[in-house]
Amino acid sequence: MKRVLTYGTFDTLHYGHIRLLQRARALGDYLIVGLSTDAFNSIKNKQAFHSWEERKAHLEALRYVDLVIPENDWDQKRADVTLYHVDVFTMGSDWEGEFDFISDLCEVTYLPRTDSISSTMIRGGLDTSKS
Ligand code: C2G
Repeated sequence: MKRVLTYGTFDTLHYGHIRLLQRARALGDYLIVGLSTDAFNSIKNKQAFHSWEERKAHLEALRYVDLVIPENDWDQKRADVTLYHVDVFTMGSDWEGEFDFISDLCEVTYLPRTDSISSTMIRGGLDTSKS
């Protein structure tokens, strides 16, 4: 069983996220997603539209995601890789190189980011729909 790990906020889940998760899952047999908590999002200066519980439910509805764990801080990745016996760590290419420091523990790979879609774009639509 090849276990894959990735992290993110995954707010207003869209096809960019889904393509990332689909490709991440294809790197192995089991995909774990570290989902940024609302508290960690504030550290990342991100304000998610959906709560952690809602974002978790969206991910759990996807066939590509096998387990969702909380991402509470920047420093948990090495411990998570060990705790969950991770073989492959992956992120979108906007993080290229940022997590190479765990390559002594597992394979680290970056997947091309999907352009032309972002939660910010969607949020823009949601916010105007409120007015
Ligand atoms: N992503 C993508 N294409 C997009 C948008 C996002 O491939 N159009 C990828 C990102 O590269 C990331 C994942 O989807 O790998 C989740 O994106 P975000 O929810 O924006 O996550 P981020 O805020 O980058 O958090 O410790 C790592 C951080 O928690 C990553």
